[in-house]
Formats: sequence, structure tokens, C-alpha cells
Amino acid sequence: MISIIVPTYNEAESLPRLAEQVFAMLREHDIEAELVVVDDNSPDGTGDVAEQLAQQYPIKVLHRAGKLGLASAVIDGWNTTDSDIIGVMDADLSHDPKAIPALIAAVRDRGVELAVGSRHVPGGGMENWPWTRRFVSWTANQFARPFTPIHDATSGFFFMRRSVVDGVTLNPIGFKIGLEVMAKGHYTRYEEVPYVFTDRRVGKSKFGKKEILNYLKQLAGIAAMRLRGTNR
Ligand SMILES: Nc1nc2c(ncn2[C@@H]2O[C@H](COP(=O)(O)OP(=O)(O)OP(=O)(O)O)[C@@H](O)[C@H]2O)c(=O)[nH]1
Ligand SMILES: [Mg+2]
Repeated sequence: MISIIVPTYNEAESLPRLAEQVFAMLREHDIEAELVVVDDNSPDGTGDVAEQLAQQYPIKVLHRAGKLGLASAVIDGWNTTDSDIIGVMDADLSHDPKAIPALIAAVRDRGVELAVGSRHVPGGGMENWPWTRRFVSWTANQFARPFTPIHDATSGFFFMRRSVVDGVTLNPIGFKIGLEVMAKGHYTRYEEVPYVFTDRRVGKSKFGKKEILNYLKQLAGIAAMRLRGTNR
């Protein structure tokens, strides 16, 4: 089985559209997979929306007591399944479901252990991003270069074999769970699948100084781990 983890916080409007698009894509490519929605008791009722969708689609819903953070939601999500192939994507339609079949095929059929949806390989990109955000994104990736060969180190859209994170301690505080996996995971074969990132249409982007500071803290944690020579 293949499980796609979708962390949600106030995504009641986006989630039905995401489910529709993801399952249409899976059906078209004859792929059997489930969604695991991990909701942090969203005030907008996303948890109930997910339960309703679960009557229609193969969706599992994990309800957590409150806003415990994105990274820990993803980790709890993959701990609730024993699928050998696990994916992660955002609920806000930023991650194009059209890239899913190629990401899954890389892991399932081509011996790739980690397949990452990437904005920074030919064919990938960002829709309508001002140069300031592009620059910040480019800089964030440069900082991550010593720790991973992957060009889109801040991507939160990826599929992998479970073995990549077996026995690896991931920082549940870090917002960029993809970076934790790329920098700490056990893999030798990886692939970047291009996609065009779309900014969330619903709700306000919370990108700002706090995000940048958290990212630097996360990089420092990874650097410290590397210096100690462990995966923890
Ligand atoms: N369960 C859970 N999900 C979260 C939490 N924070 C964010 N998410 C979800 O994680 C995904 C990514 O969060 P976003 O808010 O889109 O983060 P972002 O893309 O960096 O920022 P935006 O510009 O606001 O889109 C979305 O599906 C959110 O609903 C959280 O604390 N708990
Ligand atoms: Mg988003």
C-alpha cells in the first residue's frame, strides 16, 4: 500500500478539492493509494470535512488535540500506517497532484528511495513569485547545500521508502520536515521530479521573519548532528 500524508490546519476549503484532484490522478494512472489526513483540531472544522470525505474516498483521519506543528503531524501520520511507500504533501493545493504518478513511479518501479517534488530542476518553478521570495528561496537552498544534494531542499512534497527514515530521529519542531528527511535519511538513490508551485489561494501566507529564523535553527541542528557524526 502507498500512503500519502496530508497535514492540515484550517484547510476545510482546500481539502475536498485536493482529495478530488489526487484521487482523479491516481485513478487515471491505476495507482492504489490512501490519504492520511492529520488534523490538529482545526477551528474551521477540517477534521469533520476529512471524516465526510473518508466515506467517499480511501482516507484515514488522525485527529490530534491541538496545533502541535507540521513536522510532528507528518511523523505521527506515517506512524499510523505500515505502508512501505509514504508520501507527504500540503493540503493547500500548492503541490501539484499531477506530479504524484511520476514521484510514485520513481520509488515503486525504478529503485529510487527518495523522490522529491522540485521547483529547482528544469520544468519546475513557482507561479507568480516576486523576486524577493525567489531570492529567499534560492538562499535557503544554498544554505542547505552542505547537507543534501537535492536542489529543492525546502520542498515538503516527496515520496520515499519507509526504510529512509527507519531509526532516524527527526526534529519534530522543524517546520521543514522534507529537509530533515533529505539531510538525515538513509538513501543513496534519489530523484527530483519537477512541478510548478502554486501559492495558496485560500488563507493568508504566513511566510516571514519567524519562518526564516526557524529555518536557520533547523540548519544549525542538522549541522550539529553532522559534527557529532550521527543521524540523531
Ligand atoms: N496538522 C498540522 N498541519 C499543519 C500545521 N501547520 C501547517 N499545517 C499544514 O501543513 C501544510 C503546509 O502548511 P502551510 O501553511 O501551507 O505552509 P507554507 O506553505 O510554508 O506557507 P503558506 O504560504 O501559508 O502556504 C498545510 O497543509 C497546512 O494545513 C500544524 O501545526 N498541524
Ligand atoms: Mg502552503
